[in-house]
This record gives sequence, structure tokens and C-alpha cells, in this order.
Amino acid sequence: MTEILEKLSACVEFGKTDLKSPYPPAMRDQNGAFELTVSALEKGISPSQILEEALIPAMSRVGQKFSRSEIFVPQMLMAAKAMSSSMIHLRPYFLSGQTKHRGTFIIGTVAGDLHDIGKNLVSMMIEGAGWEIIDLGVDVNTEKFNMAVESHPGAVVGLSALLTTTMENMRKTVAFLKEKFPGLTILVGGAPVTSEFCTKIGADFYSPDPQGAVEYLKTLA
Ligand code: B1M
Repeated sequence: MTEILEKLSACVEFGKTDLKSPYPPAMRDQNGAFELTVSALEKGISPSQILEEALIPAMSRVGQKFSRSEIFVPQMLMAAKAMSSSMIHLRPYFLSGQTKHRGTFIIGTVAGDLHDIGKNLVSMMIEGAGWEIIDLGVDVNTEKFNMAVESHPGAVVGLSALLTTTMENMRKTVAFLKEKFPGLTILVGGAPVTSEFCTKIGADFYSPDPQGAVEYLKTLA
């Protein structure tokens, strides 16, 4: 990995958002994820490489440290903030070039779940593939999904869940939507979700990553 990606990855891991941010104290007055992403792009490093080699591994290290109780929720939050400040610069690249309107994609993180980084990445890539995105945000209950589907006939729905505890809400949402809208296509994803779980709850497709979701959507439109 290049030095700049290593630094960027460390910024996300330790929650260094930008130059102005005083957090963490050990990285004070240094460039943060915001500036380093700009530099990496200027050096010709691709947005996908930035994502796959710097940002996602950093979040995975954060998760491991949280599991070992070496860090706590505030540090996870700062890491998420740093990752988002990098993603601001990647978004235009993932959106460029696509003009064909393929359809409407409604996406949200299920009820009880506040994790949105993965969902945002998925919606960014799907938008880049030509879909109009209706992003319902996080902690989205069944009624909110219901209203969005009613307002956008023919849309495809994507559900994200990051907690084992909220997988049950994913199941309930899929069950409700499939009963009310029998022809509706539903994609599911998120770290604890599996292909088996997808089949068990009656969703149409599971993807472990945004690329898989984009490829599946290409088969529909
Ligand atoms: Co939370 N958290 N968190 N957290 N958090 C995890 C998920 C956890 C695995 C950490 C750990 O213990 N190692 C753990 C869950 C354990 C479990 O359920 N098995 C956990 C926990 C326990 C919690 C709290 C309960 C902590 C607490 O309060 N004690 C709490 C719950 C709050 C709630 O939601 N109600 C909590 C809170 C938070 C923060 C708010 C601090 C913050 C989220 C901030 C935000 O999202 N804006 C946070 C973070 C940052 C994490 C970790 C460290 C990183 C998540 C992330 O953004 N990953 C996470 C550990 C980890 O994942 N390693 C952890 C990067 C992102 C790109 O990956 O979201 O997996 P991911 O998305 C991927 C794929 O999954 C896929 O594509 C994405 C790109 O590759 N994908 C889809 C996702 N959705 C998809 C949908 C699709 C298709 C693919 O189709 C529709």
C-alpha cells in the first residue's frame, strides 16, 4: 500500500476527520481523512483502491478493537465521521458518466439500527449505475418502507442491517412488504446478513458488497 493510503487508513482508524479537528490529540495539526483523500485522488489513486485498501480495512480494525474493548462507542463514532469525510470526495467519481435512468431504488437501514456507512456506499454505487435513489436513512421502520413503496410503484427495495439484533427487524420488514406487494424485489445486505438468511426470510437477493448489488440490478433493468 502507498504511504498516503496508509496515512488515510490511520486517520479513519483513529478518527482524524480533517486538519482542523483537534481529535485525536496525537494527530493534532496533521492532515485528516478529508485532505488525504483529495491528495490520493490527485496522485491518481482510484476511488475503488482508496475504498478497498484504506477505508474499509480501517473500519474493520475499528470493529476488531471494539470487540476486544480496546475502544468504545465515541471512538467508533469518530472513525465513522472520518470515513464519511473521505467519502464526500469519492461520491462524484462513483456517480460520473452514467446517464441512463434504470429505475428507482429505495434503501434504508432497518429499524433499531443506526449504522449508515455501508448503506451510503451501496446507494452511492447504485446511483452511479443509473438508479434514482430514495434514501430513507437509518432506523427505518416497516411503515416508512411501506409508504415509500406506495409512492414509487415499480421501485426495488434494499435493506441494510449491521446488528444481529436488528436482523429480526429485517425479517419483519421483508415479510410485511412481500405480503403487501407480492411482485416487489428486495435486496438485503450488511455484515451479519448471509445468503442463507436472505433465503430464509424470503428476500430476493443477498449481496455482501455494493458491486454485487449493482450487478444484480443490471439483470433487472
Ligand atoms: Co457499531 N457495531 N454499534 N457502531 N459498528 C458493529 C456493527 C459491530 C460488529 C462492532 C463489533 O462489535 N465488532 C457490533 C455489532 C455486533 C453484532 O451485532 N454482532 C456493533 C455494535 C455492538 C454497536 C452498538 C450496539 C454499540 C453500543 O452501543 N454498545 C451500537 C448500536 C447502535 C445502533 O445501531 N442502534 C453501535 C454504534 C455504532 C456507531 C454509531 C458508533 C458507529 C456507526 C456510525 C455510522 O454508521 N454512521 C458504529 C460503527 C462505525 C461500527 C463498525 C466499527 C463499523 C461499521 C462500518 O461502517 N463498516 C462495526 C464493526 C465492523 O463492521 N467491522 C460496528 C464499514 C462499512 C463499509 O461496512 O457497514 O458492513 P458495512 O457495509 C458493507 C457491507 O456489509 C455491504 O456493503 C458495504 C460496503 O462493502 N452492505 C450491503 C451493507 N449494507 C448493504 C445492503 C445491501 C448490500 C450490501 O443491499 C441492500
